[in-house]
Amino acid sequence: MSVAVGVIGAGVMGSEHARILREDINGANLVAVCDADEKRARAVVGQGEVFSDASALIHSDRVDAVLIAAPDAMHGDLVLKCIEAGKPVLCEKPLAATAAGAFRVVEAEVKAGKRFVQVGYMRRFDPPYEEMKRLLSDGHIGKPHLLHNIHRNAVAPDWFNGPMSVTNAFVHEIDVCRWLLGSEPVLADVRSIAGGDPLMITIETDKGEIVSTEVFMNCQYGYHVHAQLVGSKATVETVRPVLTRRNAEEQSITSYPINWIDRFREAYARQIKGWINMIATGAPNTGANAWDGYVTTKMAGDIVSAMNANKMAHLDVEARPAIYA
Ligand code: ISE
Repeated sequence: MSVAVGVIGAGVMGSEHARILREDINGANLVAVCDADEKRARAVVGQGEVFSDASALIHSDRVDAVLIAAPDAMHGDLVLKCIEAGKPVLCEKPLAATAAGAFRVVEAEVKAGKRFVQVGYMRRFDPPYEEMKRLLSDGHIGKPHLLHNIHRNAVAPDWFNGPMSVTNAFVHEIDVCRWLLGSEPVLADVRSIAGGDPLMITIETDKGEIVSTEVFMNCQYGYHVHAQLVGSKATVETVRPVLTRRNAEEQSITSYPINWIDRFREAYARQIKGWINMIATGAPNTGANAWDGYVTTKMAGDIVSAMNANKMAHLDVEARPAIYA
C-alpha cells in the first residue's frame, strides 16, 4: 500500500519535504501540495494536484496523510483540522506558535483517544545524535552530568524575530535534552549580548544535569550545530558530517553547510521514512509526539517570558496524559 501524502507549505522546508517524498521514499506518493503562492506549489508537486486551500487538501479523498510545513503560526490550527479529518500528520516544529495552541492539539488527541500527530524534531533521526543516544543507553558514557550545545545559523531568515531564537531555534535543544537524557528541564537562565544575538541559555534538569546552549542566528561562517555530552565515565560529541577535506595554501579546509537542510538532509529523509512506515504498517511511532511538541512550545514560551522580565524561568508542565505513555 502506498501512502498518499499532501504537503502544506512549499517554502524552504515544504519544498525539501516534497522532494524527499517524490524521490527518496518507497511506499509514499506525493499527491498534493498547497501554498498561497501557486507557482511555488506547482514547482514542487510533481504529478500531484495543486491546492490553494489547506482545508480542501486535508479533506481530499486523494490524501491519506498530511505534512505541514506552513509558517509556524499556522501549525496548530492546521494540525487540529487533520485530527478532525482523522488523518495522520507530520507537523514541522514548533507544534504551535503558543503553548495554548499546542495544548489544544493534545486535548484533541486525548478526546479522540488516539495519536495522529508527529512533530518534526528531526535530530532524533540524525545519525550523530542517534549514536550519542546509543552510547549513553549502552553505558559507555556513565551518568550524564553536562550537555553542551552549539546552535549557529549563518544568517537569520528574513522572517526571523528575536524571540524566535528560542521559540523556533532553541526548541530543538529542549527536545534533544528530553529525548537524549530522558530528563525534564526545570530551570532556565538566559543571557545575551547587547542586541540579543547570540544567546546563552543554561538549563537545569529534574535529574540535576546542566545543559548549556549557545544560539547564534548570525554567525556568518556557516550552519553549525554541535552537541557534547559529559558523563561520569566519558564524553561523546557529534562530529560534523563532511564529504571532503581540501588541502591548499598551507591549509586543511572542510566546509560548513549554508543551512539546516544540507546538514540534516539524511535526518529529514529518515524521519519521513519512519512516519510513512508507521502509517503503512502500524509500527511504533519513534518520533516526537504532540505531547513532546506541547512541552517544547510551553517551555520556550516560559523562557521568552522570563527573558523579557529579566528573570530565571521555572519550567513545569501538567501531568503527561496516558495516551503519551
Ligand atoms: C529552523 O527553523 C530549523 O528548524 C533549523 O533546524 C534550526 O537550526 C534553525 O535555527 C531554525 O530557524
